[in-house]
Amino acid sequence: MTDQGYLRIATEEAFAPPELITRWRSMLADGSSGDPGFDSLWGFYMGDSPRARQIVERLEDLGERRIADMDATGIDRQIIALTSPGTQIFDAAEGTAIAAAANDVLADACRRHPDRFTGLTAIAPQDPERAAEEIERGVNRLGFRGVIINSHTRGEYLDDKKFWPVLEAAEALDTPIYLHPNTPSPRMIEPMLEAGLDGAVFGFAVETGLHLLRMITSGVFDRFPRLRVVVGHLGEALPFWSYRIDFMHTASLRSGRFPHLSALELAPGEYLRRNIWVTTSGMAWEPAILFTRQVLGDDRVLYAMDYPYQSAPTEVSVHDRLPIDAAALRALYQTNAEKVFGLPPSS
Ligand code: 1DF
Ligand code: MN
Repeated sequence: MTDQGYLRIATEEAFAPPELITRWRSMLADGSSGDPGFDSLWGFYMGDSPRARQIVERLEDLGERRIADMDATGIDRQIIALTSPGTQIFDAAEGTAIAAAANDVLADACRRHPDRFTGLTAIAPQDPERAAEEIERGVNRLGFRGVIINSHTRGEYLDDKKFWPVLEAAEALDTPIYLHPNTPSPRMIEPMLEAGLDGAVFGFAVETGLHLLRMITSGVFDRFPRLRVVVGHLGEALPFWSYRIDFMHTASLRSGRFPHLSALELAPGEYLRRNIWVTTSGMAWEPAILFTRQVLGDDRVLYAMDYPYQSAPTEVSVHDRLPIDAAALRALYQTNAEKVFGLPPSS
């Protein structure tokens, strides 16, 4: 236990094996990604700006540099996942192989630093059956505590029945899916690219919030009622929209405007409070954190930093100084994460 009375567990932290960075570089060079969002985002991070260099260097490190950064910002444990878009721009065979290799690298680092690192399982949803097997390997053999999926997979969303084996495996193994941002899908990105809004500034949240909302309104959580999903950035705006979504969703069903929409067992906002946990990644902002805790409940909001994309002691202080009592602060930083990811509780 550190002196502030709680452990700081950061829950949306990223890494990338050098082999993946090299492969992404070759895709950018030959223009074969088929994804304008990937080209925009990773075109920047593969460049030679100071930010790009220091991000890539830190993504690749799963040892002393990462731990030194954690010590410098007061982070006790990172929950680490393959950075976005991970395997999700490759064909099924290559994506599946890269996921397995990345998982082996991460599992090895977690074994070397069991008191500092916890891993999430990377998968390639492009091959849903193999992805389900990798989830099982992650949980049962590699010691991972959840699954990372970076929003759309080559323009497709998890409510598509083809991906149900993935959701079924996560539910059956009782392991959460971290639905992390990706750049908007090719069908959605064009007006954002024009305006330079396709990345973390806005496009990520539009894409990922839409993805989660599609899962809710298509009935994924009626089919998989015990499926648990974690989303970053305080819920990718959905908590703020929740009242209006519930109101308008009910009205659209009543009017029969969309014949392919079917009734749900609950209102959309009730799934937010039953199946979804959110993290504070990139949102070190008191009013937004307090609002989200009020809407979803104190037990559903978890701390995240988003290392190495965001790594500032001042943002940790914002969380430390929230006007909530000591038990609530400990829940935000430590015990909610221990429960959601099934970590062995610390004292
Ligand atoms: C950025 C932000 C990149 C986040 C990320 O992964 C990421 C960024 C490529 O600022 O470019 O995960 N984020 O979650 O906010
Ligand atoms: Mn992130």
